[in-house]
Amino acid sequence: MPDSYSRRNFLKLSAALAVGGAAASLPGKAQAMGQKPGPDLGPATYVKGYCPFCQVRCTYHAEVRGGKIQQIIGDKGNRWTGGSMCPKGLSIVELMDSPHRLTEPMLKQADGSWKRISYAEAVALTAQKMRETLDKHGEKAGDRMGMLMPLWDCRESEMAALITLGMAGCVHTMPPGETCVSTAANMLNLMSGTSNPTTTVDQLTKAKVILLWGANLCELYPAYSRWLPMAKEKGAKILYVDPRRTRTSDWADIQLRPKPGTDGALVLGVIRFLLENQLLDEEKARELVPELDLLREDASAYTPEKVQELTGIAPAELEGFARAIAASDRTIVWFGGSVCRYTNGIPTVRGIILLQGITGNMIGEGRGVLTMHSGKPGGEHEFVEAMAGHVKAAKMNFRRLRLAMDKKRLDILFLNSSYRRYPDANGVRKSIQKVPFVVHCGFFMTPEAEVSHLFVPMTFGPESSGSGYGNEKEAVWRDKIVEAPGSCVPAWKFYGDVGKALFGEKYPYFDSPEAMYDKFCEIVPSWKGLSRKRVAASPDGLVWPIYEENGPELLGCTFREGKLGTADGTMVVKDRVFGRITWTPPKGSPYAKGSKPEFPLVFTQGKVVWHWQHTLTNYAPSLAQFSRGRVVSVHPETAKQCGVKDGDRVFLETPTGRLEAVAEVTSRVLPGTVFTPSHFCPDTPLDANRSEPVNSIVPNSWDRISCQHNGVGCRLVKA
Ligand SMILES: Nc1nc2c(c(=O)[nH]1)N[C@H]1C(S)=C(S)[C@@H](COP(=O)(O)OP(=O)(O)OC[C@H]3O[C@@H](n4cnc5c(=O)[nH]c(N)nc54)[C@H](O)[C@@H]3O)O[C@H]1N2
Ligand SMILES: Nc1nc2c(c(=O)[nH]1)N[C@H]1C(S)=C(S)[C@@H](COP(=O)(O)OP(=O)(O)OC[C@H]3O[C@@H](n4cnc5c(=O)[nH]c(N)nc54)[C@H](O)[C@@H]3O)O[C@H]1N2
Ligand code: SF4
Ligand SMILES: [Mo]
Repeated sequence: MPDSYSRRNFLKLSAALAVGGAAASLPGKAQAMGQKPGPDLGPATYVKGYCPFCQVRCTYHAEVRGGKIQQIIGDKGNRWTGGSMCPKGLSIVELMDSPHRLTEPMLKQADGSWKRISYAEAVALTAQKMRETLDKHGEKAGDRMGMLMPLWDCRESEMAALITLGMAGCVHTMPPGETCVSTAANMLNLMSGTSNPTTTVDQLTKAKVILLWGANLCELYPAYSRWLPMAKEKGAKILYVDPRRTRTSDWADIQLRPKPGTDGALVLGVIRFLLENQLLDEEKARELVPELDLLREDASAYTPEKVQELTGIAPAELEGFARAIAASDRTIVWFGGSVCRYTNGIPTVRGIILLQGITGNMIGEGRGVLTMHSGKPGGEHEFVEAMAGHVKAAKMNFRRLRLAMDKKRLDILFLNSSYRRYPDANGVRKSIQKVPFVVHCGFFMTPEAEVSHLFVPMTFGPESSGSGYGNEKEAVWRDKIVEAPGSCVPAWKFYGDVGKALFGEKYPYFDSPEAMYDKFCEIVPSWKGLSRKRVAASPDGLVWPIYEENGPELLGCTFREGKLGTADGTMVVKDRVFGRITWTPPKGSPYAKGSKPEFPLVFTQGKVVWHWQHTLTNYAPSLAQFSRGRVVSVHPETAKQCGVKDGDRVFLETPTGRLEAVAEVTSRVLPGTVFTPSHFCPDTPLDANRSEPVNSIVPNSWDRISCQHNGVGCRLVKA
């Protein structure tokens, strides 16, 4: 059975990156491998940059010769990464040079063909369409526009877009975060008063227990995985909750593998166990959680037997896990995105945060909560309001924006992300097709470009300057590393030019990210000490906020005064809006009431180490070679029941649709559960990465915050 986690495969991966990836055009390396020497490209310069993909935001030095990046070298001075980077990050060089990259603006013609137009025409047309809507709808015009936000090349691009839309009265900008870990972020805010991680990653070496709740660190944040052995060396125990065995499992002292979507029942079981067995200092617990008795009531039904019935975790396993938590007075919980991907995510996340609260692990060294949504520094809202003025409109969520598309109440959509990130992706595509003017700022002929009217080619990060931020709330700076091809522009320029064309002198135009960054620091007090010069000089950025010009960075626990950031410094069990902590099976799951017996298996999906989300890395050949195409992992017992063998072609079917896949029979997934990677793209020229979007078979049953992608019933049928 091919095992994608084998050492051989991993070595192959590393080797391919050196050969097919970033270093392919290195003259020295090519020679060493017996190839013809490349042309002499002259002396090298080294420019600092940061990776655009995951929230670790690895910093690097780009070796530039002959106007091209020849090699990317992780910055050894980076305290978070130690200089390591992962395959996704290095693939940026291939993406920039891809023969499939589109570098000129194009306008869709009535017959569906594309006509090349100039950049000036693209700007003028966009401004004209916005002007028409403003003239026709006056004060209501802002509600007739929307934006699905991308992975911006820099923070200045995001702010330029927000300023331009803001001046048009539009606040309907959907960040990726909404479909990401918004439940965890929102609930963390409700429970503790901050939506950012409450501590920094360096604190892991001060913890006695690290509780990775769905956080598959080694595949999702590869450059951080070094913190696990570092913490273990200092005596930390690693507990991991994930139904699947992953690379992260190798570091775990204890892994619990609950049935998908049952974490809420598991955490209530743990809380009950601690209370029943007097493993808590209740008096201390009440300081942070005065409603401890309500929580006791909520947890009372979750006896070890009940927990086993719901989650599949045996009583002895539950006890070992609960006792390990009880034994630690310094625990850090790290949330993965999966806890936000079920309709019962809200009580689940709240339950886990309450567990941190009642065990005294919210405040202090080696304690706190980390999430996977990057620590967004504050100040953006202040700045955008100062520039664009206050917009009174209430922001729609994506569900309402989609409804506006369906009702033909949306005139302009800036489609800058994938639409495939949303459940019911095919339905979302149809909704987008009802919008009369769709602008896509992108790189390749993706499904998003296809549904657009106007395509504007963008620069990749290294082709322009600008600031970024990462998980530790650290601000980083990048100078321009190389020139962009053709008519590619950074998003800050496009949105700035559109704003200038629309509003003339009234528009606060910045002709560079440098100018915007400097103005930002001038008017936002929490950025006073994060001057561009100081940030650019640091190997890994500086942690926000710094109020004084040469003020120190503040690492570690956010709650410096020893008090949570909530109004009275405590955590609620019974919330006005979200109620008590209860567990119900996620909507659409085979264990939920009214489930369809024809779909008895639990569907899960997620990320793989060699891809970033749904779009760009699907175009990198060095990464494609590790893909077996759309695979669906299934446990041997389940495979037998379905009459499926390893390597068989199958249909993975949900009530919403079906995908063709290759079966991978492996005990890394639980019996009764299937798993398939989420990254594929239907239009990439690289066969191995081509498949219909995974969200085309995920139903559109949104709950209040998270947009769950997991847990629905499914079945496997031989193709
Ligand atoms: N089924 C399923 N769905 C999911 C997930 C999952 O695991 N499974 N994950 C969810 C999560 S966690 C997230 S965060 C979302 C992500 O969903 P998306 O945000 O749609 O993810 P990407 O594929 O990164 O698409 C981002 C867009 O940013 C653009 N982009 C990239 N770099 C630049 C740049 O430098 N400049 C500009 N202007 N544009 C750029 C790309 O062209 C692309 O269109 O998906 C969510 N949806
Ligand atoms: N390689 C790679 N790394 C990435 C990204 C990427 O696209 N590719 N994206 C980045 C982004 S935007 C985000 S938000 C982060 C976070 O990304 P996540 O959303 O956390 O990643 P996933 O792989 O979807 O899910 C993580 C794990 O959850 C497990 N899981 C599924 N169901 C359950 C469940 O019911 N309970 C529990 N406890 N676990 C479950 C899966 O088996 C999987 O191993 O990753 C970041 N890192
Ligand atoms: S770990 Fe994240 S930031 Fe670092 S290289 Fe990989 S994708 Fe980029
Ligand atoms: Mo995300």
